[in-house]
Amino acid sequence: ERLKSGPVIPITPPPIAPGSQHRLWPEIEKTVKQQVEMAKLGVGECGTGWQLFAEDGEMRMYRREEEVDGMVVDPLKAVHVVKGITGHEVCHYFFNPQYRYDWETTLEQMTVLETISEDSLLFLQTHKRIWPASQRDVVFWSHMRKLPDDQDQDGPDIWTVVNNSTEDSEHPANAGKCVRIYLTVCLMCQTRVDPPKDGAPISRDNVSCKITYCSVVNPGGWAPASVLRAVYKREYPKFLKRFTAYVKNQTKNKPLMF
Ligand code: 16C
Repeated sequence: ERLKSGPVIPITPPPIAPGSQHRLWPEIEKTVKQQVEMAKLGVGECGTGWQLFAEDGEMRMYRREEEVDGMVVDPLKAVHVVKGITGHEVCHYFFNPQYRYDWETTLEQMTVLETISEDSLLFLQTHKRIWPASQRDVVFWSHMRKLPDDQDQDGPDIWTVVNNSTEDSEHPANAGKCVRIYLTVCLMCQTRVDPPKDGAPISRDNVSCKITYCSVVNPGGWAPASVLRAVYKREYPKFLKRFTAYVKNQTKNKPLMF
């Protein structure tokens, strides 16, 4: 029984301020728009230099070889089509921190530093060390959003998650054993629905998701180019296959989420 003189502890948490009032909001708005426009461009339209480096079923992965100050920063663009899941579902499992340890195999530790808004979080992550380089960490905001499809007004919405590096005064770069990496990642998902001819309700057999995943990672400090390229050639296909299989498995007995 509560002491009569004790404090009254509110059971409802304080409301989260709307994202639009946050210091990061202008950058989030600008970056999300830019990244989605870039993601919509096919590999043929984004300029030359995209090389296919991995292919498996419907999945294709392209990279452009780029270096900044001798460091490999190769941009990546991957496309995949996965049956039985929606764009909202893919983004839900990519964005929400409670699932991340299930699918993110390079992760060592993840901390949510701040809830910016319901659909925007600030993360600190440390990743597994790749010998002989130093271990890496990263601070980034992550934002999930639904966008109307301007190509098809009646079609399902596009869902996206954009992750972008930022600073956090309480977690300065390169202060401990980790070297800070800098990333910009855009996951963009378009749902396709092929309704049953007989007017039956739409089931998982009638939907598929076109996924576009674009990423640029600056390793932030020395790492041998050959090791780095070998690591991402192995890790990106592993990530996209494992993550999409995870979403299929998580959703198979759940109602569709559009
Ligand atoms: O987008 C993905 N994940 C999101 C949620 O975690 C988020 C984070 C991305 C971090 C990507 C960088 C991780 C690099 C860590 C080092 C790799 C360790 C490998 C350990 C092997 C034992 O956006 C999915 C991300 C999929 C990650 C693919 C790996 C990309 C490697 C890029 C090169 C990094 C430079 C490392 C320098 C030593």
